[in-house]
Amino acid sequence: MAQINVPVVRNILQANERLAAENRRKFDDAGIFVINLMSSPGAGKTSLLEKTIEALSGRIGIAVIEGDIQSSYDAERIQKKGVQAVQINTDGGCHLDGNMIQIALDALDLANVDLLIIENVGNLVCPAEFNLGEHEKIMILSVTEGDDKPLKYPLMFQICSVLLVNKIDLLPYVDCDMAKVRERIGQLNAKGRILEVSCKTGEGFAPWLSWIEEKVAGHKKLRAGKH
Ligand SMILES: Nc1nc2c(ncn2[C@@H]2O[C@H](COP(=O)(O)OP(=O)(O)O)[C@@H](O)[C@H]2O)c(=O)[nH]1
Ligand SMILES: [Mg+2]
Repeated sequence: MAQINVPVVRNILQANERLAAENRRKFDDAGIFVINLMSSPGAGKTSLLEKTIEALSGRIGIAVIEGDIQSSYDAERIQKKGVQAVQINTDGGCHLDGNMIQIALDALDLANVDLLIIENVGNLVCPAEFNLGEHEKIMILSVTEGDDKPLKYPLMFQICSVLLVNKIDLLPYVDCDMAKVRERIGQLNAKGRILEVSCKTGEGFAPWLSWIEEKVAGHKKLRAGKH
């Protein structure tokens, strides 16, 4: 039976922490608010980005880093909304890491960027373990995935500050009990904010947009204080 070499795993995570800290310094120096957006495949990450960009891009400078195993399909979807987007292909890798973000940053012009959103690879497990230097981790659970996911993938639900429950327009058609979703997330993460949204209809977007605008304004103030 293959043995797992624990020190090697620890070293990989420690090396990643160093790179993530470098990224964070870069973001803080530039006064950019950075989100690491995670979910399982298809929960609605790119749809959330599209709707968020439509609502905010007139007022806030936005850039996106897209992470996928293959293709530049999502980066193209974002570019169509008129903002900078860089695609990372992990070539089979199930998560983004600090080094990939450093490389992607070289391809972005951060001069007028206030908000950088990193769409992680669709996966509820590995992205939770790798910091990228972001300020906030956000996750999306879609109602089509069912109300049991907090029981099965607890770490992802524990580490996120905002948990968006998406596709609420489909609630009448699927067996997802929102009371159970809220209770199970609450047991794992008492501080996490749960927001119910539909990227299709735009329902529930107002609190999400206000949260982003407040965070961006806070980071801009920090930048103004430094320069
Ligand atoms: N009905 C419904 N469909 C949605 C919603 N959000 C996303 N979708 C659809 O779900 C699919 C996956 O969305 P996408 O944003 O690509 O997910 P990602 O893989 O997490 O980036 C697409 O067909 C979207 O149109 C929603 O709120 N309601
Ligand atoms: Mg996507």
